[in-house]
Amino acid sequence: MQTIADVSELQSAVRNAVAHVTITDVHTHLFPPNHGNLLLWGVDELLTYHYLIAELFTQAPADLTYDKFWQMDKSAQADLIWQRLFIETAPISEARRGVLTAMSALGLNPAGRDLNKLRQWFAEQSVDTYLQKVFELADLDYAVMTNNPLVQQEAAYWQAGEPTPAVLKTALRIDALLLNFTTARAELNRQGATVGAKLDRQTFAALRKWLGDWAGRLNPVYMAASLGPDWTYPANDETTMLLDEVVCPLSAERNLPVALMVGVRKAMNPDLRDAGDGVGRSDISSVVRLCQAHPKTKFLLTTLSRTDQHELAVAGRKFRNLHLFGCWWFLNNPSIIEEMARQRLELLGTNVTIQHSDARVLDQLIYKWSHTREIIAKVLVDKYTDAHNAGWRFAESEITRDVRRLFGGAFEEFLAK
Ligand code: HDL
Ligand code: ZN
Repeated sequence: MQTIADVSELQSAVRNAVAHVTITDVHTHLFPPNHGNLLLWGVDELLTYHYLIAELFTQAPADLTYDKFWQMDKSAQADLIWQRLFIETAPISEARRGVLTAMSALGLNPAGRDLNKLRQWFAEQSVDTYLQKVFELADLDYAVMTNNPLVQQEAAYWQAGEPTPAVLKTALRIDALLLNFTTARAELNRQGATVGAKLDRQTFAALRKWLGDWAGRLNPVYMAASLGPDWTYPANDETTMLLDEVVCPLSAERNLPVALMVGVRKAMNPDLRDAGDGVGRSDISSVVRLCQAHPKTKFLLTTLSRTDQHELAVAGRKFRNLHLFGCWWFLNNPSIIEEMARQRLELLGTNVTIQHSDARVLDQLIYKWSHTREIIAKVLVDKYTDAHNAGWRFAESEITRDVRRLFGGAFEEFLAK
């Protein structure tokens, strides 16, 4: 096999592999275009991304009350955010820079500072064509959505059985079931699940049937839930009972992994709505006990606090049914992506899914991935150079192989095993 002897040639091969790898985006909030206004796209949606709404209120004058903002239409909200966060103050936060990257990658001119001109271009796009264009620009094979069967609007689209573009795959989102069973009961019964008030054998069976029916309808890549920083397992609570009696048995029966995203402190500031969630440290020992208790369930895990990451990466070394993914949400920033990538490569090699976008707005795929490619290329150049200097020699095909593992290959291997 032809290997690379020269270190600068090796480094170019690594950069090239990252620049050209086709990525699998394992967690997003995108929807099929035929799901109406659920799919968000275009410059006004980019500007009113909840990350930017939070940033607006970190600097808005007192007379901009939350109510006043929420009563504005989307375009007025976008105008305000453009003025405050781009014109009046430097667009250097990650979420702001992202808007600029996306506009430039689309061949538009954000430096022209003309929001209406940008809007005009988007008004000429058709969503189906634009979806494909964004996936090509970001170079993704597919993105996994977040599909919540307990949201009536979403459920209705899936019950209608409309086709979904091949670039979008489903995930069965079950926070509402795991965290608010009592509230979920009304919708469960409306859907014919006939679920009692008590979490007993009969209810567990009805819930396994309901969840199994949705898994049959959606054919999800995994089941998913976000959990708070105070989540512990096992605990004397409904979440533990539902994990033990419904979710994990169904997961093992169908070889359907469970993705857990832990550490979101919901509604830290409720006035900010989606933008109001915060972060708290997670209990990684609970992740460990869950993996021990359910060896036949495969867990995809990401946590929200930077302080958890080393402990989580060590746990990732201990369990064959645990696969780590992404730099989630408040971790999806260059400084932390770099730190986490280094730490995970040093502890897990290529057995990790190095990033996911969490995109809520279609166009975000462009920037979230181009920013990530830049950072991961830098980290991998160092790691391959270190191995080269330690005496190993790599073939270009091996570098391509490994880079793909980090950007979806290891994820698909984990799903298949
Ligand atoms: O629960 C989740 O999937 C989170 O990603 C939330 O949707 C969060 O609001 C978000 O968009 N983070 O990026
Ligand atoms: Zn998400």
